[in-house]
Amino acid sequence: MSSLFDPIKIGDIQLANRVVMAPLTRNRAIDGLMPGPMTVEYYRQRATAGLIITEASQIIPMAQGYLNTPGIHTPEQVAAWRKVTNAVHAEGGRMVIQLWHVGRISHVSLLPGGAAPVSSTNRRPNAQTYTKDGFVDVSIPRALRDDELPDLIADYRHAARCAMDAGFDGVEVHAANAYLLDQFLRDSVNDRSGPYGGSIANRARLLIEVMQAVSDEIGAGRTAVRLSPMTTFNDTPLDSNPQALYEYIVEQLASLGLAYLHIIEGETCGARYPADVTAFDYATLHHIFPGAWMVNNGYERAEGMAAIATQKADLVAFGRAFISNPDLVRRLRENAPFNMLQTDKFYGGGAEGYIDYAELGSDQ
Ligand code: 8OZ
Repeated sequence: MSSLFDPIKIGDIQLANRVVMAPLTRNRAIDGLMPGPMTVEYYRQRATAGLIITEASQIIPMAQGYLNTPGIHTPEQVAAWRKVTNAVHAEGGRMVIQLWHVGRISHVSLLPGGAAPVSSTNRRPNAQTYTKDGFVDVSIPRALRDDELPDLIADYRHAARCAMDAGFDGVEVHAANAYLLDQFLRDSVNDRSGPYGGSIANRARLLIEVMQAVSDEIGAGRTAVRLSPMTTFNDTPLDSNPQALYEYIVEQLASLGLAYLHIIEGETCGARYPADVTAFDYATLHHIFPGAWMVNNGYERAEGMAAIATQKADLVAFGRAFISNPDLVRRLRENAPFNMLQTDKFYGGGAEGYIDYAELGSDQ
């Protein structure tokens, strides 16, 4: 029987344990939208995770949707991330970067030349984002033309190449939480006609083409994906048939040979099994997918241990617990108490609530 603390090989990446640091937006990128010295220290402190997934990082300037999130597309950003991966590797850790395009969850003030956000649709959600002026309503998006999509796919490919140049062990494509790729997947958002709208196969096409391109560029064994079939995050209703949509997607992804699939169960930042919505059968997706299966959403120690022991999952991603406990793996192993989480320090700010959480046995 496997445990959270047993090693595992996922695709081409060998991990020391199955405790994963989930991607966490912290809005502390320095000028040039790249990780600074504090961010190097933040990830170094958490390197005993079996795998670190970075905070979501934009693949191009148009992919940004919040203030001070990092990118992975310029030589300066690659050099800055290189310092992070060197620090994590020196501690024996493994690390992938999450490739992000926010689509319509953005604001003109964050985009080059004040451009409108781009999406599968011209319709604006009733969502907000964080800019230099605080929380604001997201701007009205412009629907991408089909003839713009090859360049978009090339942008994912380029960012994946940058990630390899920066020393990452792989990439996780962010196709969850109602950002751009999810905006193509769901019929509650995607109102297109043509090859990227309408049927499930058409709505899934962009994601599948992105996954194929990234896999071709860096190897499928270093490529992964994050999905969230049942979240209404960012004011985005569920698809009319999430079970059929996501089964189709996972069937298509199954043949690529990806390192892992990361699934957010239930409502992002909310209930894992909400009582008021029809149950979703995650187990069927898991059975279809041949790579490692990573679960996420508020797992506590006992649940995480049980998920591995019962083979419900191969990996468990912890978010908030990793913010306040850099030595989370040790605390889980020893069943030690967690530090108090400073929720007001999640987004933006300095060292406080970022790199000053104590390790077990230190006198901070
Ligand atoms: C919280 C705040 C800003 C961004 C996601 C990247 O939901 C995010 C995110 C979460 O995936």
